[in-house]
Amino acid sequence: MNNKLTIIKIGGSVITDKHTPFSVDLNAIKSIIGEMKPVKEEKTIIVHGGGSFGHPVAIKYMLSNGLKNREQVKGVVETSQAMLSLNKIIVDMFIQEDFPVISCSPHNIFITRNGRICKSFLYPLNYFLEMGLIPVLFGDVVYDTERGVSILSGDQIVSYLSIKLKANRVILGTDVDGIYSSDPKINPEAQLIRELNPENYQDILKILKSTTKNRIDVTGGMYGKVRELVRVAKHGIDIYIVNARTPGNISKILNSSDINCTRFKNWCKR
Ligand code: IP8
Repeated sequence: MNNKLTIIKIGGSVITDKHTPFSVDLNAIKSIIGEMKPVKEEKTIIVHGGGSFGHPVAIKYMLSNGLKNREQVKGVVETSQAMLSLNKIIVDMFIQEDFPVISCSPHNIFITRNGRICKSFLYPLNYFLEMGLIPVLFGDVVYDTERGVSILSGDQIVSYLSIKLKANRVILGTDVDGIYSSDPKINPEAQLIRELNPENYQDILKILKSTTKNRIDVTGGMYGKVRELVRVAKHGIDIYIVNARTPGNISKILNSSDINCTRFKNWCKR
């Protein structure tokens, strides 16, 4: 096994139908798992998003600003259970294909302060990786020192772990080809930005901020992703935002082939 770490995030918009609560896209998951065979024996961490499982419950109980009343405790229970059940479906499907995966619950690993990870307990995760296991984490509801709880996005987990564990590359699978000049689901003229670099980053962030009016997603949509990933890029880690719904994309990017996607390029090297 080579020692280079790959972190792959599978977005909630890929594995669930975000518009129908608790709907899982089994075909999409199956085909992504099929394409991930190259990493079966590689050092890999998988993180998945909340999609139509975690987000609607977190919104219903208004958990993104923390715990303000007793009723929200029920929301913590339901959000956590929603994410655990989505995670179980995914982990079971990986096991069916003989991947050595192990589910790791973020609420047992991370503590946040005002929504940002401030403490983590990574010993088990590190040992699992050394043993050749593939940890599978997910966006989750976690203990927050100031707010009681916070919704920790899979994107923040990816950015934290890739810096802490010195990942070699990060792949973010979404339901669009990458970052666009405007929302591609609304504007057919939207242009794919193939390269995000220190020169164009500020302008693109402004565009994303004005176009990310995503009420389904409590953790910030593409704007949130880019903000997280720039932290990673500054450590010289290769990052790709790819359309994981396009057949062949995940396997091609894992084999370092060129595809239509956004790559973070020319940030400082380690
Ligand atoms: O979909 C959010 O994770 P994300 C998880 O990666 C919850 O932002 C619980 C809504």
